Amino acid sequence: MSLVSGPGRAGASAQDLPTDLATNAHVKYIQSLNTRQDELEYWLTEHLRLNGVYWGLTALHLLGSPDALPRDATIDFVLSCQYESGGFGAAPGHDAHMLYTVSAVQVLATVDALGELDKRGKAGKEKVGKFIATLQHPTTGSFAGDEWGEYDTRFLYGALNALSLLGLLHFADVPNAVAHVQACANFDGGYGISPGAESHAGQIFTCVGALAIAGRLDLVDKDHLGMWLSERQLPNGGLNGRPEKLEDVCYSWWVLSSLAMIDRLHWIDGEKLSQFILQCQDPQEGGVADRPGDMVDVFHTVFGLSGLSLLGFPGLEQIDPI
Ligand code: 3PZ
Ligand code: ZN
Repeated sequence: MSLVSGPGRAGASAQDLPTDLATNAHVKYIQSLNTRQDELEYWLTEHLRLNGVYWGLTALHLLGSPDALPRDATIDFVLSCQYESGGFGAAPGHDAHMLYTVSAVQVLATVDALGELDKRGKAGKEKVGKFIATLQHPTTGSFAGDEWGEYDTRFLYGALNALSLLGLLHFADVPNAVAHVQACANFDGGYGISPGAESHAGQIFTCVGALAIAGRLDLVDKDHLGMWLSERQLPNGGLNGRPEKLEDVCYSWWVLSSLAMIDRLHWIDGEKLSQFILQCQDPQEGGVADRPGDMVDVFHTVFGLSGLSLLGFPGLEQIDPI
């Protein structure tokens, strides 16, 4: 493996791009995100902190280093973001919202610490479940992010995911949520963010994931959707999120996990996609970028590794596409 790394790694030529997985560099990169608290970038991303902890922690688990972040400090931080309402904010002092509440539940589940909610949370499991379930619209079945917010399928998927991890799926009106997902289905086989909205791979993940959790994948036209998803692969191996758009590593996750859930993973060229993701690594400083030569971030790092994991790349733990 030979490489050039500089600011933004602009000008890296094809033969300099990495072709091996830089496992150790990725572990160090994620650890460094936690310790660089004296840098401006750390504070600029405070509104994403709890999501960032989930992305970083998941990446470490995939890399086989689940203990590379201190477990006790992780649990303490998650609990410090909670409110008496049961909801969580992005960081202490930030408003409670569905997106951070889902991340909180996912982080606690990942370190097998959901029991801590009842032991020393500001609200126990049932109240967390109630915070989420209350955001469901009584007639449309969709979910909002907070009491003032818009309704969309991202929140519906997050709600079912978190409630299912909490063992409280029955708090939601699941049949009504399923009916809402079906209302978001399009004639091209895909799904949009709300009824009538154009198909997009991110929304397809949320809709198919929600149907998977609800046990209703029988409602999906798998061949039609699988065709639309497999058309996302571009000549360089990367995947885009909808027609005419650029490839981006994060779609390796949204597209691939959807294909895996409908048993059509082999409908794209996994070898070419693996090579594309590997080329997006910064092999020296660690981390994965949206495309080759760009700046890395924790979001594209976790979704790049998740894509490689679904493709069965050697040396990575297996991820659940749902
Ligand atoms: C990124 N968010 O709105 S964001 C996100 N995007 O909070 C996190 N691929 O400017 C990071 N694009 C980087 N670290 C990007 C999360 C977005 C997705 C933007 C992006 C990714 C291409 C343009 C929305 C789950 C959760 C959130 C999203 C999608 C899926 C940004 C821009 C937006 C955001 C954060 C930073 C760097 C990281
Ligand atoms: Zn992206």
